[in-house]
Amino acid sequence: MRIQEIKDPRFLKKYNEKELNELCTDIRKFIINSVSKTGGHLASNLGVVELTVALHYVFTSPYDKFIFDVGHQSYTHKILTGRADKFNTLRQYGGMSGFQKRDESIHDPFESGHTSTSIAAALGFAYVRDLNKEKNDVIAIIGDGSLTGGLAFEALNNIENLNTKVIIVLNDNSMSISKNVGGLSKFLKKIRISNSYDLAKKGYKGVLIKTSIGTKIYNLSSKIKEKFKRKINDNIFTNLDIDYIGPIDGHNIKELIKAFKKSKNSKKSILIHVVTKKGKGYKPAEINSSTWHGVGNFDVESGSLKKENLTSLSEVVSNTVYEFMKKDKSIITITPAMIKGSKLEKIFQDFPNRSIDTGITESFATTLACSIALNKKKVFLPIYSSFLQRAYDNINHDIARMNTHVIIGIDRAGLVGEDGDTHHGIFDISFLNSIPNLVICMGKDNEEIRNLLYTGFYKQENPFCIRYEKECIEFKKSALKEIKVGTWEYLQKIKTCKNTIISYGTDVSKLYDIFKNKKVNIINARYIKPIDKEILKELIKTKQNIYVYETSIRTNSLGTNILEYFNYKNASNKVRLTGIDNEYIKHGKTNILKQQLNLDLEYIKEDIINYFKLK
Ligand SMILES: Cc1ncc(C[n+]2csc(CCOP(=O)(O)OP(=O)(O)O)c2C)c(N)n1
Repeated sequence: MRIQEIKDPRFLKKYNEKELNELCTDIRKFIINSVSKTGGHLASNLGVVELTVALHYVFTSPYDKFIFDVGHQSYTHKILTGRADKFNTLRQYGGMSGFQKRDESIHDPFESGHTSTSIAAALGFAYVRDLNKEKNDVIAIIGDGSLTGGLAFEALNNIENLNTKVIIVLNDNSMSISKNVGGLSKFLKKIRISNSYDLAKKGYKGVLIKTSIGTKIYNLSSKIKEKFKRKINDNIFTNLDIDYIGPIDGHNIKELIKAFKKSKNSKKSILIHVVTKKGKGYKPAEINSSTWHGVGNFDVESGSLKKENLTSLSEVVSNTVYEFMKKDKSIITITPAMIKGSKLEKIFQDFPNRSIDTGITESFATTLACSIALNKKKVFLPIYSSFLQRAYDNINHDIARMNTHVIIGIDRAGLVGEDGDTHHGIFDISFLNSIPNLVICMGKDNEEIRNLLYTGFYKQENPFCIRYEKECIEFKKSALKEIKVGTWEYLQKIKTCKNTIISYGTDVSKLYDIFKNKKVNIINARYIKPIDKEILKELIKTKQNIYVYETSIRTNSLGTNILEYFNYKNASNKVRLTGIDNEYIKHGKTNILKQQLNLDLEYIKEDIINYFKLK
């Protein structure tokens, strides 16, 4: 059967083992070729091909509910549920999402993009199923990385409490994006090792029992194994009243089907521990699954990825913190599982005693950062804007309230493109703006980002949030100087001019390039909070018309901070705000999204010209 002809997963129930394996080979080829053209999550998807085929063989979607944690590994599920023909539009504007989406298919009962929600979601479906006296199964498919998130632990704890049955498929490839961390990860490793020992021992048995000394050795090792097995069966899951099967070879269809059938017949909640290889079937991704976790387009033959000549802003920030850490032993860097994305490799390599990967734990990492800072350390805590949503209370209740010296790097601030609504960093200003003690800033270029970091680390002691977009620039080491907290700067100031543009981040540099030498003032509001009241007083006094350009949610933005101040001062300035209405923005290339939102600079240029009547 051609992959594109698949309309419904039920066809594979008639397949024998050989046909199922052939189907897996075809699906792998299809995923590699498609992702090479569109970009997407590769390594995670290649690891779960057999697992997903076996699930659809044993269970019946949409009657049974398949909930993929994060959803970044749901490509085989998408193919089997009739979406192969949409893969040429993967992650593109108007095209198929990279995650499960309810409006895409009846086979996607729940949506995510952030980790660790699948077991909680499965519990909700199972609870209502029981109330309605229905019989379908609910299956959460969760990776060992996502299981490190507190939300997943809370859900495990509630399985007994809700007294319902869910099936959890633990996809253990020992990787998050980078190597997985923590006690749970160590425990899973022990189980994996015991299993390989088990297999190896089967081979040795025949040799050993041929002699009496061999038989003694065999019996002794057998006892050790039994003891270990008992320990495994008395594990974190079984102690939470969840049955455990495993570890299962995640690339062996026959074994998978057997285990899934067992879980289907079980009356109790059950976790099936499946061991897979991330990147399976594509050598470059098997060798370096971290790099191939999420990729742009690539050449299948050579496995070469497109190289960027410029430096990402994440790297500008991490390079600068690296310089500080080299001289200053009081700095600790903490990341919730994003060493790679936040470009922290060098910091982790050279300062292993002062860098911590806490797993996917934004909320834990934030409180940990707070308490470390209370002990006379400076903490650098880079977190993607959208994932920071998980840490709102810890920022408010811990870091800000106790006013600790944590420098929060808000990475991927603004629209991020192809990952879509779950990943756009458009809410952070809005939700941080109301928190006392917090400074929120954004640099216009390499030099200013470095100076803001310098200020955050060395010229103040409050919680300091520095935002940076998913952009690339040229990195240069520059001399460091303080930028006084709450001060803005004029990039262009024209005498007697009554029109002023205000913006921040790399956007303000772009606006400067457009309006350089035109009759308009340009202000770089590098501190979004606190605002520069001296400059604002001057704008009131000179009755400036004001245009504020922002690409985040407009509610509780820099623009509304300015309006609030003007209102307080009874100012009558004409002010136009831009920004995003209170809505979720879908996936697609950032430039296309900005065009759709009337936030692209071509449109903004015309809008500013008309607003200020510059023609
Ligand atoms: C709350 C949150 N933090 C961070 C991420 C970024 N992220 C996406 S997938 C992933 C790793 C997931 O590892 P695992 O669950 O083991 O799945 P695998 O990719 O290894 O199959 C991370 C950290 C996220 N999506 N959500």
